[in-house]
Amino acid sequence: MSQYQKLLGIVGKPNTGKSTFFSAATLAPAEIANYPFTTIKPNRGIGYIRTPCVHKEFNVQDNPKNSLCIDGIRLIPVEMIDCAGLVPGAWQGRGLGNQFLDEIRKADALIHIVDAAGATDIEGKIVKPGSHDPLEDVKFLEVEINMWMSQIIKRDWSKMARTAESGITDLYALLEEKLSGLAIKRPHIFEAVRKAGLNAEKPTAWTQNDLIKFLDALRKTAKPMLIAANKIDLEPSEQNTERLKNSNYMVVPCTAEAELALRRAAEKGLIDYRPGDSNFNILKTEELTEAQKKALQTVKEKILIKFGTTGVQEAINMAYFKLLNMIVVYPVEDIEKLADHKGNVLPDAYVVPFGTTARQLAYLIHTEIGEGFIYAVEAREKRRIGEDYVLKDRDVISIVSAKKRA
Ligand SMILES: Nc1nc2c(ncn2[C@@H]2O[C@H](COP(=O)(O)OP(=O)(O)O)[C@@H](O)[C@H]2O)c(=O)[nH]1
Ligand SMILES: [Mg+2]
Repeated sequence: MSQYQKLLGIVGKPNTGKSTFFSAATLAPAEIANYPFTTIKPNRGIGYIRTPCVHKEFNVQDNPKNSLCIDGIRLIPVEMIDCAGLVPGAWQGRGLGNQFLDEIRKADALIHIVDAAGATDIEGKIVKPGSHDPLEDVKFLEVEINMWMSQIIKRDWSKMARTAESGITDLYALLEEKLSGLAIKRPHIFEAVRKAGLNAEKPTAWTQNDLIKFLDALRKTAKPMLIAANKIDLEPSEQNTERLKNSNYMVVPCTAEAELALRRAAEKGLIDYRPGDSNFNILKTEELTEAQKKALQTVKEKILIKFGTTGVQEAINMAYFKLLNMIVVYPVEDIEKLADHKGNVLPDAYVVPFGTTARQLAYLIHTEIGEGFIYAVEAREKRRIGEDYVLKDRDVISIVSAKKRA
């Protein structure tokens, strides 16, 4: 199975901290300096989902293969893209508009990095902190994406609507084809039509306003987004973060810069910090300058104690668990040892959409295993489950199949 089923896009106007967020998120934990999952392209890399590993609960020592386990915390690689900075008019190709759209096209969910300190104007130029209203940035990103989608659909909308009503092909199939390059699938389109309260049988009757409603619903469904209210270390961000929470988006207070500093210090073994931790200890006092010690102390007091975490890991987790509704499951072959055929205990953690069944998991492991599915065993209660069993977060599952992996 491809582990990188979903792609997370880091978006926003220039200078909000997108690249800082991306660098922090994709900096491999020290334990895996030679890990095969590193940066793919300059702006494409591997970040991690953080989840409590099941090995403690099952009282076993694990040998993770597709992921990592550090002190009982499972870190599962996921792919991320640092999108080009967005400026007003991008949908018409302004600025790096075309590059931005090409990147966002592939993304399944978006983290909008907003400069909550209001220290950058709408184009991303540096201004006095507190002088720009970040709520405008939220609105503007929505408009850009809507306009872009609208441009794609509007071109042959009347023709599409007539074809749909002629009964040759339905509207869903037509739209799916039209939007296939945007990682937009039929269920997204179904959902958007339903949410907009429209009739897919009668698209010629859709008004201009109906079409806008549909596109707005489609954006929310196909490119779900949360806000990382970045630069919380700067004073004006506090009030703005509260205001951003009225925007109908999930908002995670965040400081990408602090996360990057902590991960770099951890990489060098100076502190014992794991992505998403709410505290750390200094391990090598003698290797730190007074200034570095002071900086770390400030992060501890002003960020970790005050906000709980830097928010970077939390934003990634929320994107997967809340926006995309994913869960983590651990497939194993040997239900007694919770191991694969080589004896590796709890080798893999799969990130799958909520609703995935035991049979679908079998197919994800290998087509043959899916085809030969007989039954599965859920390890916690050691009970037999059928093909329609809907997997739960942190399930450990063994599939019994008539066929073996080739
Ligand atoms: N104060 C503060 N500055 C930050 C933070 N994150 C990023 N920055 C700064 O914001 C500027 C732009 O960051 P960058 O990541 O290049 O932004 P991008 O254009 O959105 O990719 C840089 O000077 C960063 O150091 C943060 O959490 N707090
Ligand atoms: Mg950048």
